[in-house]
Amino acid sequence: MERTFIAVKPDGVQRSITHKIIAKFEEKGYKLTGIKLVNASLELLTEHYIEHKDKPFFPKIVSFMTSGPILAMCWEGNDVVKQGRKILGATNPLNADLGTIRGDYGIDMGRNVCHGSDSVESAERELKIWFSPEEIVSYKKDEEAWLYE
Ligand code: IDP
Repeated sequence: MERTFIAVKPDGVQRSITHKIIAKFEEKGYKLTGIKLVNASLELLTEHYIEHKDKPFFPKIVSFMTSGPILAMCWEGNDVVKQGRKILGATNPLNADLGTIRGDYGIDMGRNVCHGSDSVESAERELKIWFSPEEIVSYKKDEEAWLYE
């Protein structure tokens, strides 16, 4: 089964909409296998956003992402990486379709509520940064028989 790293950023936690993001993934049929609130360190965020390290907006994202707790999650299911990105919507909330998290709850690019891995490889890399192996739980849900052929 595929896994992805989904996070509710500090704006989503402060605005009390973490349950909206969880609900979207649960309602779709995906399985929550890891969840915790994290006050992320500068080191952790630098590793997470390493591909943006030399971009002009890097100091701004890091400062925002350390401004409050982040809800870090691991979700599992078929095609969850690509579908997860669809559920979150375009990076800039002004371009995100209504019905997506960013389209429904965001306005500014730098306050776009959530993060989702952009490939299976990124997901595995990010999950290793945010979770220790024992924090990701393996279990079976009976509803899987009703979700998958
Ligand atoms: P993603 O979160 O949709 O994967 P990335 O391009 O990886 O988008 O960018 C990481 C985060 O950095 C975005 O979610 C957004 O909050 C912020 N960001 C990206 N590009 C810009 C920009 O040009 N100005 C300000 N913030 C940006």
